[in-house]
Amino acid sequence: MRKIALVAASILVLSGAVLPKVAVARSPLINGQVTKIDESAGKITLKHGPIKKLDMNEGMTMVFRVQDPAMLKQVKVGDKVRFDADRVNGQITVTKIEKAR
Ligand SMILES: [Cu+2]
Repeated sequence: MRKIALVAASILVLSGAVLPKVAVARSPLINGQVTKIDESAGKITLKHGPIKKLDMNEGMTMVFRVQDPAMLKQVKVGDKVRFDADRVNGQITVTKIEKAR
């Protein structure tokens, strides 16, 4: 019994120490700023820096689809944000967005 508790405790400690670093390394967020929100179309316009994985080698302002319409309620025009984007069904889509701290 004591051994099991010890193993459980070590797993908790290890996951706490290791997982956050893994999460950060896996999805480096892109810095951007909201310039327009179109809730009815489920789209957001973001001014953003380079996104190498999407072959955008320099910053630009462009329209993105959002994966979840609720994302458009989390931010407003003028907000500085950090976000992630990917090609989803051929459309460049914001998969994650948060206000920059
Ligand atoms: Cu772009």
